[in-house]
Amino acid sequence: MDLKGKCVTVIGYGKTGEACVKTLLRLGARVKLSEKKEDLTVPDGVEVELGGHTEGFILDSDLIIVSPGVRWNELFLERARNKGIEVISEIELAYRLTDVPIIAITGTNGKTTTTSLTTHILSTKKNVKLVGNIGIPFIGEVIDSRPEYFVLEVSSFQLQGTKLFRPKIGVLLNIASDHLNWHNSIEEYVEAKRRIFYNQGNEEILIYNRDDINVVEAVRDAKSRKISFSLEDTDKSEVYVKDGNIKFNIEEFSDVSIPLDNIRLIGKHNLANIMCASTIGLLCGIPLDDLIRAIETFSPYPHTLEKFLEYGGLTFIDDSKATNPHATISALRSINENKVLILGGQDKGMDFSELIDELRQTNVRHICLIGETREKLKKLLLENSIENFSIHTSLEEAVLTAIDSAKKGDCILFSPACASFDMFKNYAERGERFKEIVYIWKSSKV
Ligand code: UMA
Repeated sequence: MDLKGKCVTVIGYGKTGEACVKTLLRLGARVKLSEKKEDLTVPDGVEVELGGHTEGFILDSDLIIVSPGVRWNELFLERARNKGIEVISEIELAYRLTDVPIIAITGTNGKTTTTSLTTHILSTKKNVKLVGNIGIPFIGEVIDSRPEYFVLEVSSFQLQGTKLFRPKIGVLLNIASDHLNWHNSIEEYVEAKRRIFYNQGNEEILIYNRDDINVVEAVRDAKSRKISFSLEDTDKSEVYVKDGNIKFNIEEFSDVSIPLDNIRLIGKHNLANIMCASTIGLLCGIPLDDLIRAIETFSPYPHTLEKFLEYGGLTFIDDSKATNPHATISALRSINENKVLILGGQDKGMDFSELIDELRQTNVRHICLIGETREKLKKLLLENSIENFSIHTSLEEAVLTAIDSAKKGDCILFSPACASFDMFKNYAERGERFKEIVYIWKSSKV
């Protein structure tokens, strides 16, 4: 793709926008930037519009690159499309600028763990580069890196702006309600996720979750070589678990058995993530011994079901990365002990009904509600006759109440099911604050 002399406008100047601008300048494009913030420092030679996006500024562009956090259907973008200007996401641009095979992983939950584990497995024998939603803009790596594979964590926001994007291996882990404050509807969200395989043919592979009805529906018309994984259906699935081992109904791997005795990841959903990453490892030619060792040495990603302390008969788990109800349901199902749950955060317009059903059935001793959603959650709990909860105005108050409500052998689970932006910069800061409060409490006991 030759961008020399072309007028390319970047919308949004976060991590993605910054990496786009740098790359485009190196490729000799005439770069423009439109950003809603009022104040910014940008490299010399970039024409800038601050304080919002206007049609007038973008209409002379040959190409528009949209950051993931900018809504795809904004009017100014619609107008540009109507004028025949191509509008794409940063992922699409990066795809067009590299011929390195891409392994792209998406899903509502588990994509960071699966992407990291896949990278960990492949790195035992291959030169791979981890990029994408995990925090490393793909576009920033395409000029200088020549790995054997890019392992790309890709979000629905990033997929929505793709056109030709065609990963060598695509993975669709699960589809549940999320980001409905950003996408217009669940249909639009599913459609974005489907873009992982839109352009695949039978030379490319699609790995998908047979246990998730939304996924099964979504991939029905995929033209890719399909490989399904399942924890429930051993007969119909190409990848399944039997007698504590991952097994394969795939001719070239029919005698492969991957033992699960020594893995550090906890929970059923993580088993699904391991099945995916192992399948990718085998498909990319990683020897079985290396693959097994990599799975056994992989530690959970921070803030994802991270068991960080056992003290005073209690276990403390930081699952701050659970920013939607589905992730919290997975966490609740992964822990056998009685739980005290800290729940709530920013409202993303999500449907909490499945989570409330789960709370009715599972062994939760007490629920501490925090954040913007606390009143909404309180109402839903009361409507469902769940009364073992308390409401808090700070995370500190919630954690101390959680500890007071717990009994020996219980697990204190911080799995908010909501975004963090109402009280924190991001989920990582929220998780760190949770741990800090717990450690301060612990030091007061010693
Ligand atoms: N902005 C505008 N106009 C708008 C909206 C935003 O100008 O209408 C500006 C903001 O003022 C800000 C910039 O755009 O200056 C922010 O851009 P961005 O929101 O696209 O964020 P980036 O910093 O580029 O980070 C993005 C991803 N963020 C989102 O999808 C919201 C990061 O995922 C990702 O790590 C990074 O690209 C690299 O690929 C974060 C995320 O929360 C971790 N992802 C969601 C998730 O995982 O659930 C999808």
